[in-house]
Amino acid sequence: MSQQAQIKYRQDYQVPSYLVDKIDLTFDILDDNLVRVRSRLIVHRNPAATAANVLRLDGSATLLSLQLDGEALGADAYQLDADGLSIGNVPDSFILDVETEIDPVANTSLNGLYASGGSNLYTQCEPEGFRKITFYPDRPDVMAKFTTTIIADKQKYPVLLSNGNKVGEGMADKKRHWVKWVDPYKKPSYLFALVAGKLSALKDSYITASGRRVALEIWTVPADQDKVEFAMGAVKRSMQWDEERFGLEYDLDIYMIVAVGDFNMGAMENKGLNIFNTSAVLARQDTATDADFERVEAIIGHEYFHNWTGNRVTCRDWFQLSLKEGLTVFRDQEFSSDLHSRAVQRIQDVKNLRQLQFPEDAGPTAHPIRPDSYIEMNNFYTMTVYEKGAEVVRMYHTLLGEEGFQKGMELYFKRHDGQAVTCDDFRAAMADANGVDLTQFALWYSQAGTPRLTVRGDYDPVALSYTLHLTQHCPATPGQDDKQPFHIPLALGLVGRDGQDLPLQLQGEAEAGATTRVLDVRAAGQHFTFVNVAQQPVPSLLRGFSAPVKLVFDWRDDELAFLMAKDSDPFARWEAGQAYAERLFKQLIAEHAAGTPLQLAEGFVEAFRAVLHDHEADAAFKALMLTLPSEAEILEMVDVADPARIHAVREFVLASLAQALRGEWHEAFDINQCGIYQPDDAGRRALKNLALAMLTRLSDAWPEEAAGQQCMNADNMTDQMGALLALRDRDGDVRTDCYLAFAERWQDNALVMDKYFSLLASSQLPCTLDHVKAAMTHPAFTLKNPNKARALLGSFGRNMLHFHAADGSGYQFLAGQIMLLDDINPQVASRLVTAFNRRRKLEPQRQQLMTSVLQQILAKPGLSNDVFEIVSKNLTA
Ligand code: B3K
Ligand code: ZN
Repeated sequence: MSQQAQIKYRQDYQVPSYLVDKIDLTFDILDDNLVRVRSRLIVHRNPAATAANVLRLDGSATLLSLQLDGEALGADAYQLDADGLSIGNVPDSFILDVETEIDPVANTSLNGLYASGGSNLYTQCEPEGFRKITFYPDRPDVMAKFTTTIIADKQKYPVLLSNGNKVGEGMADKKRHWVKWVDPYKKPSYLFALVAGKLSALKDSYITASGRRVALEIWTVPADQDKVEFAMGAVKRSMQWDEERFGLEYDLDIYMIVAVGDFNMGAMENKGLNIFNTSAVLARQDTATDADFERVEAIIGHEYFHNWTGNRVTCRDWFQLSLKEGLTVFRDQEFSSDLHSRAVQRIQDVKNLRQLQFPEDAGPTAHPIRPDSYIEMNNFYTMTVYEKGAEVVRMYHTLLGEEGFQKGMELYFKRHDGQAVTCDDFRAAMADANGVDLTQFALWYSQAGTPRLTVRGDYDPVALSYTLHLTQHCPATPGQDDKQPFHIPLALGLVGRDGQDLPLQLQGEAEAGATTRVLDVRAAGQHFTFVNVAQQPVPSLLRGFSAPVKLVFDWRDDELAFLMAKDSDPFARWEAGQAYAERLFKQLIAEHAAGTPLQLAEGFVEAFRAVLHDHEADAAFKALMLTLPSEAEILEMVDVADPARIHAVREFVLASLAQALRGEWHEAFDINQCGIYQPDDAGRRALKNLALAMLTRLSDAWPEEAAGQQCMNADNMTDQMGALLALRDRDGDVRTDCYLAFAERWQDNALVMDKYFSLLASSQLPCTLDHVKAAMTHPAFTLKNPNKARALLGSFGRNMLHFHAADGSGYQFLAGQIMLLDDINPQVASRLVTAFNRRRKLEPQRQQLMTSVLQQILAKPGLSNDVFEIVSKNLTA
């Protein structure tokens, strides 16, 4: 184990010994590489604390001075160590003055205060970045009122921002100016933010439901101001939606967003001053795809919704992260569903979960949505905490209904506004507001792993009854061998021969109720009998994906095709197609391994044909119906994975579908041409570009030419990208010309160049690794920028063919880059190293190759805790 790695346990929680009522911060920006921070804390002893009167402050900045009640503390009055300092024998209440010095330019971790894009300064404090700025009890259950004064050269730093409301500004001397901000709400240090530099803003305002005017500002470097209009609209839509659906209003006079090109994640919900990755704000039709627009709106919503779920009520400790993240993801998913297509949103969310969270839950870093321990908290901003956490919140909603859920939310805010609380507090509010027992439901917070729910159906034609036999089992995960049965809401319907839902009447009930209902599954084995079922039904199970489980039911192929065409629940229609594809993939992979020539089942082709012929269905929905499970999803379907085989089989299925349905694809390509760009045509563009990608799999020359023309002539980025994707794996002049022209045209647009790098790294062409290596020397590439590292290296790590090359070259390459990046930005390095997390799923040779590069990483001198934690878990699982 690396020397400094220390495991923190949820069970060790202790209340803070000292609380901070108020913190006055002064940032004296002397230069981009020299900032002095003075901090004055009003401290009092926590009456609930039992520990000795020692004040512990977290901190790793250079300490210049320390004063207690105006008296300078000599070096013998406190103990300074690598993570902070302790002062013994402090009084019950006192004032502490701390002075530190930091160098934002040297801070390549992008955590704490750092420089980006020249000399502009930005902060990122969640979860533990504030301690890199000053010494402070840097934990979310210490909530204080913050005042921030920033002093800097007026020419170099004309804009000085922090949380709350601006209360004053002026000149400090001839050249330097100052601005003072006051945040009236108590907050933990992780929500602190500061931005200083040459920035411009789009300004607007919003009148809240109660009639207050809120100033809205979106700040960017001046060159990006032409791409923020959409984001401004999204802010207003978010504010209005939260008022209408949750009855929650914004609470400050100003709401600011700042976009920065160097950022470790999507965005950050700092009180009143959200800081965003440029990729999550900037959107204009010629530079952003339809998917980018959706993502920008969703992330703006997400950060805005945090103002209540996260900021007004925050987490007691970081183990409770899903309290704010699961809930806020649920809220942003609902926002997108209410504004756009609920069915499409649900399908995308489930696909995302299955592609990214299911593997995590089955791998070496599997953890419950409320983890029990961590080495580096940054490693726990995971798909599990966020997306599975949102599924858990959705299950409350499914069990309690909208009204019951909102009652729970009201009680939650009534009890806990202004507090730092736990996941149990949230569950208690939901239970108490509705008078229900959610004790068993708590297991969703403590047990990791994706439960399997196996269902068998028995129709009795004499009794006219239909019985569902259910068993649930959750596979072992690291540290958790045996699991208790979960409380699973199972939404279902029974579909009759004509495709209509049959009435549902459970044995013992007087009459039939709704045609979709939610069963409470609680035991390891359980059965439910429906009566008065006039005909043998086809069950439609887990409608709307009512629980994050793997459902197993033995439908016949024709039943799956039937549900694909007829189910009244659009999610279940899509899911039937996925189940059909899963069955097919498992079979074809076995045949491929046995050397049997592959053939695509006629029934599957016909099911696809039926979707293409369905002219009623919405185009976005059709495009999803026609999208096969990804390679990452297929990897989870098999016991021992050979990535090359998975790739070959999926390519075979795609090629067969392209060939068998060429007329249909052609028609879809033609009739979905959209003319001049309209945002609302996104679904049609998706279907058209899918058709184009299928057509370029044929040996015909015309689709390649059509893609070339589309790439050169498109008036929007979705179509440019659609064409480039269609050409990505097809070597030839058209591809070469389009790729060169694209890279040349967009060389100065960082976000578009990310798309370019990501295309290169995900290509199937034989020289892909060489292209990736060459791209690292491209003038637009730098390992220091997280978006660039993710675009090129992250995409390469998902490249089934080349990352998993049988000679280990892909593993070796990525491991080398991760080791370089570990010294620059451990958080980004640690994300990239998760590409190795399915090691144990692979066939033995590749496992061995992965093991050896992981050992190299582990042996790197000075390896960060971030990477150490992931790699060591991988190697010991
Ligand atoms: N709360 C932040 C994430 C912080 C991640 C720190 N590594 C963004 C969000 O979930 O809204
Ligand atoms: Zn969040």
